[in-house]
Parts: sequence; C-alpha cells; structure tokens
Amino acid sequence: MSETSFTPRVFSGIQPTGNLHLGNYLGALKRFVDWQAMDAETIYCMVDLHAITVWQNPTDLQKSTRELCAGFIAAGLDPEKSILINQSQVPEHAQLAWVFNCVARMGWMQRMTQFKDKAGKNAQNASLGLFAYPALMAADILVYHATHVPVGEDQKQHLELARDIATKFNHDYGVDFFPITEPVIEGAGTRVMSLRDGTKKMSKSDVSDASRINLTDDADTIAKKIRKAKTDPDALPSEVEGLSDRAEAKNLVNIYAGLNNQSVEDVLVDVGGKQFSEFKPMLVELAVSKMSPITTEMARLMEHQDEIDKILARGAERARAITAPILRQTYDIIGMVPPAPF
Ligand code: AQP
Repeated sequence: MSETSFTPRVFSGIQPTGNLHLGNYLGALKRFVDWQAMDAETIYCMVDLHAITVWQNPTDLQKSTRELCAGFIAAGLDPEKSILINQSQVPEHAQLAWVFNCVARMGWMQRMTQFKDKAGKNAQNASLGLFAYPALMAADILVYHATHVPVGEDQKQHLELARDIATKFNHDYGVDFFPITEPVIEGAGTRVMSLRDGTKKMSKSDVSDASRINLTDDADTIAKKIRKAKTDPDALPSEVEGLSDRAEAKNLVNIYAGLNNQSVEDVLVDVGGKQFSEFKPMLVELAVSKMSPITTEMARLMEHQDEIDKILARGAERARAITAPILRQTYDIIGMVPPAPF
C-alpha cells in the first residue's frame, strides 16, 4: 500500500497534564505551527483520555485541558485553520481504540518502553489503560487517516506500533484501508533534556521545577533557570562532534538552535569558542523573546474560558465530520451490523 494514495493530513496530540514545557514546545507545538503554515490539513488534540491512564485530579484536568488549548493558540495555532479538539469530545477515538485493542498483541504492548518507565517496578498495579495507551494513540491517528504525525523522539516506538496495527488490520481483513503513517521527528528540538541532568528528558513529571522551562514561567524565572542550568567548565566547540560526550552543553546548544530555527552546526559557527558565561545570557535573551509572548497570550486567553470551550466544541464538530465515516467504514469492514433506519 502506498501512502500517497491518501490526502496528506497531519495529526498530533499533547496530554493535558499540566507543566507544559519547552520540550513540548520545541518537540511538538512549534512544529504543529510549522505544519499549519504549510497549509496541510492539521488536527491537534488535547489527549485527555490518555491523561487519565495515570491518576488525575478532575478539577486540575479541566484546568490543564483549557490551559493546553490556550497554549496551542498562544503558540500560533489558528482554530480556523487547524482543528483543535479534546479527545473525549470525539468519541470515535475511544471506539476505534477498542477495535485496535483486539488487533494489537499483548507481546507488542509489553515491549513499550514508556509503559515500563511509567509503570515502574509495580507494573501489576498500573492501570489497564496505561498498558493499552499505544492502541488509543494509534486510534487517534488512524481515525483521521492521518498521514503525518509530528512528535518528539520519545514517541517513536508508539508510532511504529501504530504502523504495525494498521498493517495487521489491513492484512487480517484483506483491505487497503488504514494508511501507514509517517512519523515526523526532525530538527534540533526533538529531544530536549532536563536543565539539571543532560541525560534525562525534560519532563512534566520531573519533581524538580528547575529541570524544565514551563510555558507559564515569567521572564525572570526563565532567566534564573537558564543561569542555573548545569554545564561543564569548557568553552563551546566549533564542531558538532565536540558536543558528543557533553550532554548538558549539547542540550543548551540544541535548545538555542530549536528556538532560533537554526541547525546545531550553524549555531556552533556563531558560538564556538565562547564560555557559558557568555553563551547563557544569549540563550536567556532568545528564550525570553520567544517564550514571553506565548506566556502572556496564554494568561490572557485563560481569562476567556468560555471562548476556549466554544473552540473545542466547534473543533469536535469538524473532527467528527471526518471520524464518524471512518469509524463506520471500519465497523463495516469488521462485520458490525449498521443501524437500520426506522
Ligand atoms: N523533552 C522533550 N523533548 C522533545 N519533545 C518532547 N515531548 C515531550 N517531552 C519532550 C513531546 O511533546 C509531545 C507531547 O507529549 P505528551 O503530552 O504525551 O507528554 P509526555 O511525552 O508524556 O511529556 P512528558 O513531559 O515526558 O510527560 P511525563 O513527565 O508525564 O512523561 C510529544 O510529541 C512528545 O514527543
């Protein structure tokens, strides 16, 4: 089956679990905006059903979902151009996920590193939802017949599983129905690391707030976190190879490159030979100039929650015009009797 037989359609999502950070921005959000600018058909989702695979306080979940929607818009997503939704308002995601639960194999799920990381040592006590997470993610993508999925590098394994599910479904039912989706993992920001430990991913759930730059941080906080970011005593190299065993230096240069839309090579041409005492103020200035307008706009939008709710409702209506027929076709393929008119 060839991907080109499907209209290019971009889908991606972020969990509304609070602490939206620079990694989510560079690895996902900023690239969502780039796809929108390319006039692709773009659908972006607050994946609230994914969020509850681990415990969420209901009041916080509602707030985080609206805050994430505000973050999407503040970062440059236009609800007229892109379809913005929260997953639970488009029931076909969960309905197709059930079908995929019956296509995916236990062994496939057991290999998922995110499950192992999040379940930790007490896997028996993890929710069934956390185990089945990648089947829901495959449904999120395939219920739109999405062809391109921009994500950070941590999601690569889940996207490969979505391809396996699509392939197995097509093979089992002898159809050419689900596209084999392209992961789009490219650029300097696909793996932003903790500011406290360059070997650990920047993460919402890191107990240290100093490890990440939150999209809600003000300019002073951003500056303080960058000034305190872990580094080494050496000057920056002029060649990429010089960063290979310097995790923290590599991370800060990557962040600079991602924020400035440059390659790491080009950044090093400008900053090679500089000490961190000189480079960090440059990074502070760049980060504040890029992040502060987003923070300010998010705060403004959060004062108009009714507008956010209307955007989500309208997004769901537009989304369902795509997802309902695809789910119906799926049900027809697998032999579910359709409702008869009466
Ligand atoms: N550090 C990162 N660098 C680049 N991209 C990242 N993403 C997440 N962290 C980084 C990308 O952000 C998108 C949304 O991710 P998510 O909401 O599914 O959250 P996550 O991956 O669970 O984010 P965290 O911060 O890592 O949360 P916790 O701490 O709960 O595990 C995805 O495209 C992801 O690749």
